[in-house]
Amino acid sequence: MTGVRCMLMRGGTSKGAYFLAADLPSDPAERDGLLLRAMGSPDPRQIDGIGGAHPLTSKAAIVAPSADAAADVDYLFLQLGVEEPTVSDRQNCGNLLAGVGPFAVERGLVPAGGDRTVVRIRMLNTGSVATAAFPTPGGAVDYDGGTAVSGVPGTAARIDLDFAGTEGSTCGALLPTGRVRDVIDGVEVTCVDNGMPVVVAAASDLGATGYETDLSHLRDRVQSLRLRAGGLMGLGDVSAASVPKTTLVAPPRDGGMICTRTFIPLRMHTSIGVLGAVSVATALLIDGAVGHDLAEFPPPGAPMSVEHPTGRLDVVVELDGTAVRRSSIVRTARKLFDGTVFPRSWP
Ligand code: NQM
Repeated sequence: MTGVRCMLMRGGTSKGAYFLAADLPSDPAERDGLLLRAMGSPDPRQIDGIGGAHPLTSKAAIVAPSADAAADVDYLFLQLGVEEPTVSDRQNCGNLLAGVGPFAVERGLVPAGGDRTVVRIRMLNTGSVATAAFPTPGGAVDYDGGTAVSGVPGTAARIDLDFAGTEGSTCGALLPTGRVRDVIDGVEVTCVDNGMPVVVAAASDLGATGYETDLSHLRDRVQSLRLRAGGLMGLGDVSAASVPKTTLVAPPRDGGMICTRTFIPLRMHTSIGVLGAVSVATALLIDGAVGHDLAEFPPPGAPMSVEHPTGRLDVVVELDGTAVRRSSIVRTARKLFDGTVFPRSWP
């Protein structure tokens, strides 16, 4: 039985297996097969692998030194199906991104840079660059700290993530349909991509309050919306893709800017993705976008707090008209296990 070096990390509100690209087969089909066997997919319980039986815990990050002068490391995100033997690189993950800088230091790809280390990460899924800054006192990553992330028990060290070039990074434009609003299946939507393709709709337009904890009855309507939106957004047939996501918005009720329920793409997210939240917040800032009139905006410069089923996620987005000046977010991550994973031997 051949094992592969692997580190398990929590990144934000997700959990995944982190690998050095050099430790995996270079052939993508061979690599994907190995990852599915390591995760235990396809199986709803992923009982024969290290996956956590949920899309948020069935993820892989593949990290390598970057050949790009604008970055220190390259990060490829792969979403592994739980019940299906699928591996998709069609979306990015801002949660696993939080662990990439620490992982790069742990594996010696980037030297620790004093009390805090800054790592520039080229996100291969979308071609954009993120900068991660995190504590490395005494030359080692310090995961402990006082920063809380909704959806994660306890506190951990703060990781600052700044994004550049995320606008339209999957679809080619911030408003991929060329319009602020579209009508799909009789529902007004705003399609947006500031790092994650998302279809934003008012919960009330789908007969929901937007505060529910179970919206599984909307599955078919969400699927129809996103299939049509995928075409309009230039993504083609998205029936087997995890993008676009769909976010239902409602007025905030917990002191935030907006309340959200997000489908990834059909199961409801227990919170909301990082770039998903950045994209939704960006849409809300645009005059005429769905949700703009439901939002209660904070004073300029203050973070925008996106309410979700398990708390709130604060994002900073600065727009110049419809051009993005800046997007950033605070996350935490933690090394959970470092060792060797043994993928099952049968396909
Ligand atoms: O939007 C889940 C997550 C994500 C993706 C998803 C993410 C992001 O919560 O950047 O982090 O949308 O499938 O990890």
